[in-house]
Amino acid sequence: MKQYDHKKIEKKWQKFWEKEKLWQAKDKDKKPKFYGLIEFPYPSGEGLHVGHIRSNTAMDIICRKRWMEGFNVLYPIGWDAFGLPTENYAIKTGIHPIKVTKQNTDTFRRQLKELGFSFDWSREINTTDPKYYKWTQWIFLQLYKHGLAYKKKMPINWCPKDKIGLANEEVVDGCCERCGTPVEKREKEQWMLAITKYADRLDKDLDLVDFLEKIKIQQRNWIGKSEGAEIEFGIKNQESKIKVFTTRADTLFGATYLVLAPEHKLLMNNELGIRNYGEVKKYIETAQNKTEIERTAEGKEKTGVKLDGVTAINPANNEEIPIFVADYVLPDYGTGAIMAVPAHDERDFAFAKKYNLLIKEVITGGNVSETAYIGEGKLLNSGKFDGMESKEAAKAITEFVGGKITTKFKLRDWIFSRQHYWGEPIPVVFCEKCGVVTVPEKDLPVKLPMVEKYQPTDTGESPLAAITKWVNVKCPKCGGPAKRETDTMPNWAGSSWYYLRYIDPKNSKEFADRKKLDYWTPVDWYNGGMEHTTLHLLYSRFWHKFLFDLGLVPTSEPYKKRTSHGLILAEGGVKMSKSKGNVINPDDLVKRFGADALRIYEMFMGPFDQAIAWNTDGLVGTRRFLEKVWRIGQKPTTENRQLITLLHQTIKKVTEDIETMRFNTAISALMILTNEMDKLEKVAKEDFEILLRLLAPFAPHITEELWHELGHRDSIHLAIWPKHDVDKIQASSVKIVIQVNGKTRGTLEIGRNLTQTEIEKQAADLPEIAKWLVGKSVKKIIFVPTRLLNFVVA
Ligand code: ANZ
Ligand code: ZN
Repeated sequence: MKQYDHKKIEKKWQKFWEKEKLWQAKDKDKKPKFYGLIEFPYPSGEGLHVGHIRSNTAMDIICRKRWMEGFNVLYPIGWDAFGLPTENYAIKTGIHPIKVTKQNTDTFRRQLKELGFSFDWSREINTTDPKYYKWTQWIFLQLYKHGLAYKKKMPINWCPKDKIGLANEEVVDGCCERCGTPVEKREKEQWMLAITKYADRLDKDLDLVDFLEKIKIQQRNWIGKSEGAEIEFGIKNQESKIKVFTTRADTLFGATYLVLAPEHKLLMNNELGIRNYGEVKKYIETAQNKTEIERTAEGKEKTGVKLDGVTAINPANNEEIPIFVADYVLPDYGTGAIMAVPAHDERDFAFAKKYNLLIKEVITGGNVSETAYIGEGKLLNSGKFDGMESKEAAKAITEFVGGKITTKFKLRDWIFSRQHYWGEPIPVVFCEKCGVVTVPEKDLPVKLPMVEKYQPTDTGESPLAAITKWVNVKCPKCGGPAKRETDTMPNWAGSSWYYLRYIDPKNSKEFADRKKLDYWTPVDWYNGGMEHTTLHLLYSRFWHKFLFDLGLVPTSEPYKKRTSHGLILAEGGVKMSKSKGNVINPDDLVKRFGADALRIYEMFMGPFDQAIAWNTDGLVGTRRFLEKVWRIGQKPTTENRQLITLLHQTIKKVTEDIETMRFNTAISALMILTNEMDKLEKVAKEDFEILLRLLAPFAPHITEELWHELGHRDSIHLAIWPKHDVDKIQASSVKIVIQVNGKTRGTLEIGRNLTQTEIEKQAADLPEIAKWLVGKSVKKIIFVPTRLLNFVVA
């Protein structure tokens, strides 16, 4: 018997597919299109992670099934290669990031090819390729021209020991990731993208797409749309007013004090004449060094300082109420000031308890002497609004005090500057005469210059600032002396539009040809990690909507459907990490068990959307399964089809499970069918071919080999996906219990569609039944279809 030599088989078919260009998507085709996408990997030095394989295999199965269903499929791959790990590695070793990236992408490419993914390699892209980032820069220029990119002083993370600016990702628990020193905030001019202008549409248009519900919830929470009112409070004996944002205007009569964020502009120069301004100022300074989480976390002890000599007036009842500064109010949400309603807000309640402030119940339903009642209800202690329901009262009270109904968003504008080397240069120069001048489109890309050192500078500027030859340029407008922007773009830039570039990766005139975009967009199915369902997904939806508004892409949303996979954890359920030494190297597994076994293992290890711990022993089982399939392939064939019912049940199950990403149960079904075939001495060729076609997307190499052994010339991956026949799913024959006078005397296996008369006849002919009927007359026959036949005789 021929051995299952996975090494030989896998190499052979990978070569064949490449030679036949089997996975090249056609830009024009009569077939329906299917665009399947996975998040393109960051080519790190560690090589491919088993987590990549989980996501890639899942989409590979879906895409291969689509090919078999007759679609023109696009399943592309590329490299999201700008970013810090590469830069840090370059700093440590002195090897240029370009070289590091090349090494790493070579490794990743080899590994992905060895796993037999059906990627269209002819469309491979790399975000660090100037031909690619030319268009990233071009999109930035369009954003700038449309007022969506602007400069603003923003605090950056500063490590005082390393003297460098850190990206948020490099700050771990408030400390520098490299040296552990607590990070300070430093004000710096930064490029910002006005994503908040799209906040409402980014929220609303989630209704148009088929994303997993939990992903929609994450997006909505991140955008943080909140409907409420702005209400002004007067200050006793002063002109100034304090505007608050509240989602509960119905509780206005219960507002017993106001709170300003420490950064509130009314506190800057003591224009209110606060008597204890020294104390207030000190409080402001300490607050500024706390992180947002430290300031707002529930259960954290609330702190604050009362402003002496200043009193606000509640516009609902004209009562005089105190004003505090406290850091649980954030400067950049709402108006940076709140009306505090301790009876109905938990944080206000805790604060009021601590500082002994009035707690006034205005909504019925709770017991506010013990805890805040945050629900809605009927009003009380609210003058003429007593008895009204919350919803209605919120409107009426807002109107009564001349407030304004408004919508606020938690989403902030996107900080788009990084003071790092390994990113896309921002294509802008600063001219002494003309100010900010964009680099003319014909001069794109602004290429990253070669440098010797990649460390950010002492001043927190990008290392590019030190390359005077690159920095000093002529102003494109007036020809006078000018300096280049030395900040680079964040890692999120290149990934915000990469799925568009796959559609036309070599175009040098446009980011992609419009006709091709019309054909391929939107992406039909996008799978990726849960960790990217906030930022990356939101950023790319934002860029896409912007391009849509410019008329450059045909759809308002980039992705029709978005799903997510669960993380793969190390054995024992802990995170896989280099430092713990528990990272699984796929190369060893491919060598030992084969790519097919590894793919199946990763799809079989547990429900796709759930985190699951690695267990290399499991691979032994999946390998055994494939050995069994192999063995069946070596058996003699027969014309006699014996497994019709199970076969059609399996077709149905596998077909449906792939669509719902229940890969593990699809594989179980295939295993059951395989076991049944394994028991038979001879298997019908037709039946085995169906098993192979169902298994092909999961284990593309072994199935291709066995398919060809059956005499086929064309790839199994272009064979037609099997369809189940509903009629054949029910078992074709049934066993009927035959009784005489209620006593079981025998059984009869019959065709499901036999009539009662025929069954009666066959049953009466059975020797073990006939002997009870001899000489008796049948008085009655009780028949329960598919179950029982009872002769009542006398
Ligand atoms: C009075 C009130 C009474 C509130 C009550 C809530 C319950 P969301 O839904 O998240 O938008 N708030 C407003 N601006 C704030 C800021 N800059 N920092 C911290 N808190 C702020 O929450 C809106 C509510 O959060 C607002 O409604 C306000 O407190 C508070 F029984 O106003 B509320
Ligand atoms: Zn100029």
